[in-house]
Amino acid sequence: MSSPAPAFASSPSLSIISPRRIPKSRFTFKQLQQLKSYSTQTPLRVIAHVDLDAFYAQCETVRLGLDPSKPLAVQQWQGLIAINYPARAFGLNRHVTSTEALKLCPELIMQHVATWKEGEESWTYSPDAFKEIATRKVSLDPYRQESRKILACIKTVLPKDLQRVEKASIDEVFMDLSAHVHSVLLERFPELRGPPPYDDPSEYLPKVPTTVLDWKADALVETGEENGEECDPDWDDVVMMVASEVVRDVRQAVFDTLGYTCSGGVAKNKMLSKLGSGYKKPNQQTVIRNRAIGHFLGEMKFTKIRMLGGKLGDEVVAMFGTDKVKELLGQPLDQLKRLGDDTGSWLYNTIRGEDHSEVNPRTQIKSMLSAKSFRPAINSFEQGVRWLRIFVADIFSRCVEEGVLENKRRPRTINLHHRQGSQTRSRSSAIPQGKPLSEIMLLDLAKNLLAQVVVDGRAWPCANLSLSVSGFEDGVTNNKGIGGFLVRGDEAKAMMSSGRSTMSGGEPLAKRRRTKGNIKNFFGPPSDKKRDFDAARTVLMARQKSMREEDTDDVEEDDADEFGAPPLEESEEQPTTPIPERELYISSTPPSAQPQTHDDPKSHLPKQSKPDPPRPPKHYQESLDTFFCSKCNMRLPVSEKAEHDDYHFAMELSKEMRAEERTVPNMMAAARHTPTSKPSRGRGGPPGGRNVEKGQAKLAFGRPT
Ligand code: DCP
Ligand code: CA
Repeated sequence: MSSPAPAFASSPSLSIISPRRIPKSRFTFKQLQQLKSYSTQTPLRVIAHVDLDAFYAQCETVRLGLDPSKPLAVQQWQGLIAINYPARAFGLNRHVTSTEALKLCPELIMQHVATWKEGEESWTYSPDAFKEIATRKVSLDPYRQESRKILACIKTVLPKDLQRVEKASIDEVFMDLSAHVHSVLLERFPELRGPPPYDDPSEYLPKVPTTVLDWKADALVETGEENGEECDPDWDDVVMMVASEVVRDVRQAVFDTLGYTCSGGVAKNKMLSKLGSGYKKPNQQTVIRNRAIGHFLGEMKFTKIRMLGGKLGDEVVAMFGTDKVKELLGQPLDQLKRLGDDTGSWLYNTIRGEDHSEVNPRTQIKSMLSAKSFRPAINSFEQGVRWLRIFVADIFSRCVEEGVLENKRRPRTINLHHRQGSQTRSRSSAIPQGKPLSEIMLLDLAKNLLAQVVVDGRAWPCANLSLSVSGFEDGVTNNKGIGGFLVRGDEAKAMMSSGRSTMSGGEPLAKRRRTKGNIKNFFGPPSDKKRDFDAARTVLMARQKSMREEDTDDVEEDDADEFGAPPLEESEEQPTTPIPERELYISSTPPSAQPQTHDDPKSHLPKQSKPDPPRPPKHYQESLDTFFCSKCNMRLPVSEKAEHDDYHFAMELSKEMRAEERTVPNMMAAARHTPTSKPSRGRGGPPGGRNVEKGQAKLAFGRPT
C-alpha cells in the first residue's frame, strides 16, 4: 500500500491563530525525535541493507588478485556455488555443473573452495580438491574472514555512538540509520531543532525547504502515480536521501578498503530495504521511498519476499491461486487468517510493506555446526575420529572468533549426530564450564560421544556425521572461583596452539592411550570390529577417568555448579530432547550379538535358553579350540575370548558405576554387556531419549550435588 502523498496538513492550533493555512509537513516533531531512539513506530524510520555482489566469487577474485571483469565461478566438488557477474553474462547459474559451465564459458576461471583434508591441521586451497570429496570437507573460513573485515569496515564509516548494525548473513548487513540521519538532519536543517511550537511535540514539522533532492545515481523506485514525482517531498523523502548518502559512503569505503562491490537498499524497514538491495545488482543502490512502496510491492511476486520463498509461499499460492502481491491485497484479513492467525496477520502487513522488526546488533551465533556426508560411507571409529578432529578444528576456530579465548562467549553443549542409512542418532553432553575451552577438550568430548554410538553398536557404515556446539552464553568473568580458570590473550593463544600440537603429534590420542598396556594388547591382534569397539571403549574409559580426576580437583572451587550435571540427551530421528533425570542407558547386548547392518541377518545369535551369561552360537560350541572362563564357569571358543573378556570388563565397569554413589560430573556411557537371553532388537538409544528399549538396562543417576 502506498503511503499517502504528502498532504501538508495544517496544525489545528496554528489555523486558529492564523487565517492563512501555513503548509506543513505531515510528520510531527515527536516522530522526528523518535528517530533518535531507533523507534520502530516512527514513519520516518530508515533502514539500509547491504549485500555483497557474488560474494564468494569476489572473495576469490580479490584473494587471487584477478581482474574482476574476468568470468569466475566458485566450485564446490562438481557444482558451482557462486558466479560473478561477468560469468553470469554467459548464462551460468548455480544449477550448472562445472563441466557444463566450461562449455558455456570456456575462459571461465573456476576456483574450488578451501577444504580440510582428513588428517591435516588446517584448511587449504588444493587444486585436486574437487576429486577428493571422500577425504575432504569444505571450509568457509576464508569467506567468514572477509565477511568480518567488511563488517568492521562498515562500522568505521558510521559514527561510533550512532550506529546500529546487524550482520544478517555472511554477506549481508542491515543498518538502522535512523539516529545517524536524525543528527544529520538537525545539522542541515536548523528549523528542525525545535523546540516545537507551543512546546508541543505533536506539532507538525515545517515544510521541507527545497523541492529538489539530489539522488545521485541511485535507482529510485517510481511511485507509479501519474504526477507522483511532482508532489513536493516531505521529510521522509529527505530522510531516505540522507540515508542513501550514507549507504553510498559505506559501499565506497568497502570498495576502497577491501576491493568488494556491494548493492544497497534503503527503505523504511528491513523487509523493504532487503528487497531494495536485490532490486538492481551489481554495485548499485535502490531507494524505496514511502510514496513508492505500494507501486513497488504491487508489481512484485510475493514469493520474492523473505519467508515467502519456500513452503509458506507455495501454500499461499495454492490457497489464493496467485503469486502476485497486487491480487493478494484484495484478500481481507480474515481470509488470510486461514493460514493461521499469526501467519495471516503477518502476511497482511507484509504485503502492505509493514515490518516493525528491529535491527539487532546483538544477533549472536547460537550454535555452530560442522558436518560431512560420506561417499563412500565410513566404517570405523578411527575414521570417525579423524573427521571429528576436522569438525573440532573448524568449530573451535569459529569459537575463537566469537571470543571464547577471552571468555566473552562460550557454548554449553556439544552434540553429535550420526546417520546410518535412514537412522539418525544423536548424543549430547555438557561442555564443562569451569575451565578454558580448548580444542582438545572439545575433541575429547566429541570422541566420547562417538564412542557411545559405537559401543551401542550398529554404528557402521556411517553416511553422515555432524558435530555442533550450542547454548552459547556470555562468559562468566566476575566469578572469583571460576576466574582462576580463565586464561586470556597470549596465554590463551599459547594454550590453544599447544592443544593443537598435542593432538597432531604423531599418533591419535586414542591410539597412544591404547598402547599403554591396555586390554587390547592382552587380547592380541583384534578383528576390525573388535579394534573399533576397543578404540571406542578406550575413549570412554579415559573420559570416565578424567572426569573423576576433574571432579576431585575442581570440587575445591567456589562455584561447584560450574561442574554440575550436563544434560544428557539422546534421540533418534528427532532433534535431541532433554531428559529430566540423568540416565545412563546400558545396552544389554554383547557386541558380537548386536545386529550390524552389513551382517547377514541370519548370522544373529539364536535365542539362548539360559539367560545369564551370554552363550556363543552353536557353531562356536562345536569348535575344539576353546577356553575355560572361570568367571562364568563355562567353556567358550578361543575366537570369542576377546569379546567375552570385554563382556566381563564391561560388567565390572557397569558395577563400578552403579556402586558410585556420587555422580560423575559429566555424562559417560560405559562399555557394557548385560547378560541377556536374546540379542537386542533395539536401534541405538531410545526414541526421544525417554524410554528404555528392549534389551537395555537403565541406570538412573541422581542429580549432581
Ligand atoms: N551460497 C551458497 N549456496 C547457495 C547460496 C549462496 O554457497 N545456495 C554462498 C555463495 C554466495 C554467498 O553464499 O556467494 C552469498 O549468497 P547470495 O545469495 O548473496 O549470492 P551471491 O552473493 O553469490 O550473489 P548476489 O550478487 O546475487 O548476491
Ligand atoms: Ca550477495
